[in-house]
Amino acid sequence: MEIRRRALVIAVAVAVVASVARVAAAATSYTVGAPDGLWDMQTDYAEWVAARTFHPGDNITFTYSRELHDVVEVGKAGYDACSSANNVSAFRSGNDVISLTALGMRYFLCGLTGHCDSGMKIRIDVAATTAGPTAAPPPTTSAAGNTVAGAGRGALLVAQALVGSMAFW
Ligand SMILES: *[C@@H]1O[C@H](CO)[C@@H](O)[C@H](O)[C@H]1NC(C)=O
Ligand SMILES: *[C@@H]1O[C@H](CO)[C@@H](O)[C@H](O)[C@H]1NC(C)=O
Ligand SMILES: [Cu+2]
Repeated sequence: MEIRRRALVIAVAVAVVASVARVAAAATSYTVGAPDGLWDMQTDYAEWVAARTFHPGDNITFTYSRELHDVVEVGKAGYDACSSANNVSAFRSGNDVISLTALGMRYFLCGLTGHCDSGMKIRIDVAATTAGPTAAPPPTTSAAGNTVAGAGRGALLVAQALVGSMAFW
């Protein structure tokens, strides 16, 4: 009886830690402009970006007709001036997947004449998973050996408390 209760508590604690670890590690794939638009002349990209958060490991995909648009990654100056002269890279497959690997700002625009000036430009702020503006928090290692990001620390403490309470039984 006692052993079965302990086993149940351990199972619950492990499940909590595992689900928190999965959430912390999840990467997201975004289709730029979706679901209401794509990479086009109508979408308000400032608004689209404001409704989302981007983290290292996420992907963004530019989907468009290759006859109508392209994708040029530029620096801040190029973004501000709508100039692809000093571009970082250029894409024109119509389905361009960009990996957001590092923290920091990424700038993209459509290089076709007039499109950027009409608003076809997007600025993506790749941010840490938790509120820290520069560095990610140090990982926390649980009793079970799972590494959990700072965001899940509360749930991890609950799980540790559950395991710890067994000492009194
Ligand atoms: C990002 O794109 C790469 C290459 O297409 C793919 O291997 C990876 O699984 C994608 N990541 C996400 C989170 O979709
Ligand atoms: C990107 O920059 C290179 C020079 O570094 C230039 O030759 C190329 O035309 C530019 N691409 C676009 C799409 O403007
Ligand atoms: Cu365009």
